[in-house]
Amino acid sequence: SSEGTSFNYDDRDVILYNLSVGAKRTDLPLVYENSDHFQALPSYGVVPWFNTANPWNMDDLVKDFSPMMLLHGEQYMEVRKFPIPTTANTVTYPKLIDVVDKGNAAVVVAGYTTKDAKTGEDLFYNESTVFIRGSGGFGGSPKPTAVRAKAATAAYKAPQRQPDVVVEEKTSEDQAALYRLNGDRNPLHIDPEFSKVGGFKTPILHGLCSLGVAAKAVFSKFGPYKNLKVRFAGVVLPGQTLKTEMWKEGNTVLFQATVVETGKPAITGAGAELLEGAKAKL
Ligand code: HDC
Repeated sequence: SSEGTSFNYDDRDVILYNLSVGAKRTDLPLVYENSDHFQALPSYGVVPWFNTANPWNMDDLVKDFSPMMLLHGEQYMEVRKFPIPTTANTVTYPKLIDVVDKGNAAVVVAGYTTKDAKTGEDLFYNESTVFIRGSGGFGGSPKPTAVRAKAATAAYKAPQRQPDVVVEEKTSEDQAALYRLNGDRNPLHIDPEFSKVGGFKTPILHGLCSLGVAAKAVFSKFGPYKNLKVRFAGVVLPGQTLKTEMWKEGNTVLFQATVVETGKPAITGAGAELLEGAKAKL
């Protein structure tokens, strides 16, 4: 479909997002609209997309669709305009890219271009993969069939050597309750009855919140990046600590995030291509 969905945001949305991925009151460029360097974290680019509707129905794509069984699998996000506007009227155009039948699970890939509604300029591009447990076996292709952007499917691999930088950040028990207000009101992140049916004892953290925490670590150490790609390899619970390990290789920061309390991976296969000539302003 070529129908886009509108989403308007301003400094309040930007500050909320920055706080919801761990910005502190002392990070003035992230939390104070009158700061000379007031800015959206680059990963804000996932927010306009998330606030727009899909024209397709999951029930029509996969078998026995249940929203309780859906997990965010991977995310690619590209910032197409710098500096990122801190106020904008946007329109996002969705496109279904691929549906893969993994036998026990289904994987659905979709792409979203977000444009400035006034100028028509591209602001962000997102490619999202969702993993739906129990929804496979519908006779679909077991392998991806779509041709996708190279950076969106990059198989980033953490090097063997020690990371160049490590950042640890404890999430708050209330992190998901706050992150929801960016637009992802999925009950999986707040309602214990819902998350129980999904197989979790307590509501889990949004994948995009973990992405935001790890990407903030990349941004604070290396500056703005023009795109990033991650795989959500394991569940994170609000209150757990994320350790983000980073390796700079050429113009790319490879990274991964681990849950400190369990030692289990949260984000793997991740990389961000840095914006040429950019310096962190924080
Ligand atoms: O990796 C497992 C897992 O639990 N990951 C964490 C998921 C998570 O916590 N996500 C974030 C929270 S959910 C969320 O935020 C939802 C949000 O509110 C809504 C987002 C909606 C966006 C809407 C846009 C339309 C799990 C369960 C995903 C997979 O684990 P296993 O079943 O053990 O899989 P495994 O045996 O390792 O591999 C089987 C095949 O699947 C592929 N695969 C594995 N992890 C994947 C993945 N594919 C995509 N994303 C992942 N994260 C493997 O490569 C393997 O494929 P193949 O058989 O071809 O080798």
